[in-house]
Amino acid sequence: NQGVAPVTYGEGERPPRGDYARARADYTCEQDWAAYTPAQHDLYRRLYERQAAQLPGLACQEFIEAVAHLGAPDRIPRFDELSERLMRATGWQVVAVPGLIPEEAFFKLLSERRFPVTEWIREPEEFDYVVEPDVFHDLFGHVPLLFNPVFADYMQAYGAGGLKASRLDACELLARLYWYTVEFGLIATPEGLRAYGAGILSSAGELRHSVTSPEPKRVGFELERIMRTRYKIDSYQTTYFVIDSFDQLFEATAPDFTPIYARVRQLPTLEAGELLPGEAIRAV
Ligand code: HBI
Ligand code: FE
Repeated sequence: NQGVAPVTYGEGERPPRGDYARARADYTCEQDWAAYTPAQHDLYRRLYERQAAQLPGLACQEFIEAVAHLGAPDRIPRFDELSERLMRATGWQVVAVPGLIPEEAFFKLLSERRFPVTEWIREPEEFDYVVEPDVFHDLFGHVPLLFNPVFADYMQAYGAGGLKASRLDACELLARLYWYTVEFGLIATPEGLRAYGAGILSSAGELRHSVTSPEPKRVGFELERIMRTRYKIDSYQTTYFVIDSFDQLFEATAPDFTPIYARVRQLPTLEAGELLPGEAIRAV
């Protein structure tokens, strides 16, 4: 896999960052835990500490209860130990990858309940923001909810759906579903809106912004509406979609998407932040 083909992460082509020469055919590699320096473990500790401090009142309860499963907060976890705990909880495991991988390979791993976690950690100067997912985004953002049985089932169903989407050339539509749920999803609770999306939960500024700012539009989850809507890669989202429960999310991925893709393709694409006439938005 010398020089992996540029991966379309979101809607822009970019050469991926990482050492792909070591990756296997399925793009997984070994986590070289001994190679992490004390400074890199300390960077992870500071990233974890900053996010953990602001979870109450902003992150959903399921996430807050599960984040401890990551293990010690002061060093980058060993993926094999984490996978033992995760396997017992929901049959998932964490596998190391050199970085972004082609969508087909990504979907296949999800369908096998193997979550790809980037092995490298950002540079200190990227403390506040890193464009591509690093080990902190993938572990802190994505892994805790994989301990939640319903969400874990959704992630596998998403992967299986992704393999079908590849054959229907509908990856871009399905990537929007991933983006507006797994990465940037909000959930309604009796105490108010809370974040469950990994991109929000691993972001210093967007966690508070997504749940409390009056600026962004917050729209009730609706599969076709999401598939029509472009998203932003390198700025806070201007639209968030709100689910009422993880069951709702899992049920949404039950039907065959073929007719949905056909309907969505007949409709105009919406820009992020754009509202349909008369569309209801959720108050914060
Ligand atoms: N690769 N390692 C990795 N992690 C991701 O989150 C990822 C990816 N490749 C493609 C991708 N995400 C997105 O295009 C998904 O929407 C499919
Ligand atoms: Fe992610």
